[in-house]
Amino acid sequence: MSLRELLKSIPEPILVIAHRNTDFDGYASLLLIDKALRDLNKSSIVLASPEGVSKSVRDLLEKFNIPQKNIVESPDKLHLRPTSCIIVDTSSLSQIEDFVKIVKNVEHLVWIDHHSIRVSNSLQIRNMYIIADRNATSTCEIILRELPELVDSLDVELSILSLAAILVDSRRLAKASSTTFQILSKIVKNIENIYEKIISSIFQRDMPFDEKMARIKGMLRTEAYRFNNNILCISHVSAHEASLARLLLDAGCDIAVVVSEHEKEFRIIARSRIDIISMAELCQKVASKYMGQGGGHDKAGAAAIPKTQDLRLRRLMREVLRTVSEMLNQRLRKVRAR
Ligand SMILES: [Mn+2]
Repeated sequence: MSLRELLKSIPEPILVIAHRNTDFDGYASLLLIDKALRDLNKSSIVLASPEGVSKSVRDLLEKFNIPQKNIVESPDKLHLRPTSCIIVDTSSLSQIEDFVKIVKNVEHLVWIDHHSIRVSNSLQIRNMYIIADRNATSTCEIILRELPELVDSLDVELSILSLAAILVDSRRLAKASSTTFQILSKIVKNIENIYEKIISSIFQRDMPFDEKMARIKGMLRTEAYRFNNNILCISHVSAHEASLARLLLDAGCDIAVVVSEHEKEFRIIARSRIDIISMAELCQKVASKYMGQGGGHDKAGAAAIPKTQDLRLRRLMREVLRTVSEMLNQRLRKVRAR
């Protein structure tokens, strides 16, 4: 069955939901499906986004004076029982949080995503249709490709959002197909006069002052160590750890470790661009020495360590360096400014 036939066949009320902290692709997909359903004369539709839409989406809407659509952020605000549900831009049910119990009770489920979808065994829905295409740049692209009549009738708002969704999720077209460009060419036709403004609104976002300060202080405190032709950087901040870690990698560090002190715990964020040691293992090893928890995957790890009397930030940073040195089985040489 085509997506159009599916949308036509499912009974109302219909819940359309995207992953929590909904990004451009999720939000644009919600609105595209909403429009497609309305074009098919459906009217009992509820859009949902657990925890609401992300800050970057809200900023873009504000820049172009686009009011945010009515979106339900938690299941207790839902005043009807949906018979059908459409999940967009979500690869696993854990991303829709408390809405899971509502989704489990619908009779028809359509699930559209550009990742491989992990369907849990607990989901027993008689009419379930999955459209998962890992080759597509975004959920938006799948929807617009499957519904060509929709792409020809996009207004300015949907064009801006679809453009943002495709550019961001394709990593600025690092991933794309001829279909992507065909769709983009139609989208851009509607917004040619504001194209540059849209691009700078998406990619040159003003950074909040506290994040700027965290990054600058973090850079001033950075220590660098060399092993072979690789550089490990370590620093500490009190917030925006991940932002600083990303900045350090961008600056040329192969491994970036950021330690932070919070009210009840220390946190470690570790990022890597190389395969020599696993960041998950590093975080897990350091955390286990202080009764903490650590994990993640090879290139991104995190740990949380409960505060104790004698544990200090400096000591934790030294422990990270010692553990890296042990895992590499070699000494780290400090990089000096002169
Ligand atoms: Mn997406």
